Amino acid sequence: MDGLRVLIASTPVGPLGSGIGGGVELTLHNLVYGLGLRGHHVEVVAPANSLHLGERVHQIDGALQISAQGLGRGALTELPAGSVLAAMWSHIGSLQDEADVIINLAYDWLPFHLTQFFDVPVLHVVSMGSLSDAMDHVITEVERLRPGRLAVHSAAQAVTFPEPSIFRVVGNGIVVERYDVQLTVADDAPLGFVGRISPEKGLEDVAELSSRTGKRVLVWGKLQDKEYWHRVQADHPGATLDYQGFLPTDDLQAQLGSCAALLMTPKWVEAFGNVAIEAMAVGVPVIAYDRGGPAEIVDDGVTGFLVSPGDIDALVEAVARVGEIDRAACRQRVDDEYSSAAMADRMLEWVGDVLAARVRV
Ligand code: HBI
Repeated sequence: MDGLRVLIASTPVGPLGSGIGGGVELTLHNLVYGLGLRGHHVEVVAPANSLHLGERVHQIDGALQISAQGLGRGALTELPAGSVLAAMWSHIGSLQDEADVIINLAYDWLPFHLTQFFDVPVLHVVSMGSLSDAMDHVITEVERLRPGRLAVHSAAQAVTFPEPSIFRVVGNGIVVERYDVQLTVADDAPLGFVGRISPEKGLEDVAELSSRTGKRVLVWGKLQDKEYWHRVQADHPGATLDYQGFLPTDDLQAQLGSCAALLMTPKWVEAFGNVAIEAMAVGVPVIAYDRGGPAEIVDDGVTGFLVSPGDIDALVEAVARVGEIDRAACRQRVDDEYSSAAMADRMLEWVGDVLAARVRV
């Protein structure tokens, strides 16, 4: 397919560049770059005050959506007065005649419900696991009314939903050109932890590991839950956790590359775990709990180690073995599987299937 006109709808929880959108921001940057590489025209619709990227960002004013995380299974669908989500989709409606395909990245009820009313195909990349009955229902309705429009980043994410088979697994990707691989590190190189500092990320297990091994851990990410951060420190006085702030990708990748390994100890089913591919891109092996997206990214013994969730002894043992991992193999895996081009090709295969199905109808 030559020169598709692709419209990407961002998350309504925060402007691009604020970090509030978490992994969705990285996914969006990568899609814009990868689809552009493949000669397609990409425009983005996002909340006002977003960073500019791609050919054009339509900046939409309105009240930000609260995060769906932590709302609970029975959460009702709610929109604030002057909702930016509603305004984004009104705007997308006005643009639809100039688009060949619309890709939604928001984990919110409205875009899924509106799918049936658009002539232009709306495709959804579902960015988290199942969180509420209302979202599960509206997602399943899309499959009933417009089959083949749903994707997830990992099989682990799909199985959290009532009907896993309705999702295409597209993985994810990063702009590998922005990551410089570091093939050697100091013998006393620190460990790394990257992620929003919030209970579901399981920082307490990293603190326990640091206490037991005396290893220093550099911590990057948005300090989302200050009370949690202080509680983890208080509960583990022997830990050495050095907070490095929430850094833009270019700075993060340069510092992350000096680590001996990245630790991923999530308490929940991590949908994908972009940080795992970012670490491998700079040559850093990943030590992760054998669950969720990271378990599909880490090749145990080749690009890192997978340990049973919550098993601190196994974490300690894996850290001791990290010198066995070939750091060049970590980068190679990202170049092969998780580059912008590889992700764009998976997305374009999906778009091609959807457009071909429409022709047959
Ligand atoms: N919450 N309501 C809502 N909508 C989103 O798009 C959303 C969210 N919470 C978190 C989030 N997106 C992203 O940080 C994750 O999907 C990665």
